[in-house]
Amino acid sequence: MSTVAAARPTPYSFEPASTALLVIDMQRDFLEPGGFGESLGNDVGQLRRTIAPLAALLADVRAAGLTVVHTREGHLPDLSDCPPAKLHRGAPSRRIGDPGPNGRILVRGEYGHDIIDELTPLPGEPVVDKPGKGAFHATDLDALLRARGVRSLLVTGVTTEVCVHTTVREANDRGYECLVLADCVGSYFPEFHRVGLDMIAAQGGIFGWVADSPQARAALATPSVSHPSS
Ligand code: C5J
Repeated sequence: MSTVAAARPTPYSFEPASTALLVIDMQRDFLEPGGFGESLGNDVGQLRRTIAPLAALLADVRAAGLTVVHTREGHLPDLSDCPPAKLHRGAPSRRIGDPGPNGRILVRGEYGHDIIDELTPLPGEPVVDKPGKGAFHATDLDALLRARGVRSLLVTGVTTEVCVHTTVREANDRGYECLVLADCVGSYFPEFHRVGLDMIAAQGGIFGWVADSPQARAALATPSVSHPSS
């Protein structure tokens, strides 16, 4: 058993064998110029501070043998899985499916849709393609996690208040315990990031727990022996 004593609102304990690291949408379309994030008028530089801590966490989690799952938001080339309510919302300078410097915006198979070089998935690590904001919506993520016996999630990625928040809410409703790692999630809006994390940990941890990744890495490095209650 590993325990993150400094987690908010209470210490967070997890069994590494039944825990997965979830890396949400660390795609060029959100983190690099010319993609979907920038087309919506955002400063993509705001998200890049997550890369170094996430790369360090990923290395430790891989070494400890935890399940690692990556997700990518995007759509089929014919956009048949992109509802009009999503396609037409937001008044971006370029819409989903339009050509951009990194290929068609948020379309599967395009250069911009793929995960940034710094966090390339290893062979064998599942990459879940999702059409929505939540990683459980219209994907096999739940089945994939249950098949591996996963009950706890270390949640990272972008953006804090959109795909991370939606996924944590979905996971909580499905019975997973989520620890969101504050320095490994990011938003284009610092205020939304702060409030988004506060919302997760508020009301006694209504959706989950929040901590920084060095605390989770330290917990992984110093597991304690759990004693079954008598
Ligand atoms: C957004 C995401 N923000 N991955 N997607 O549209 O958070």
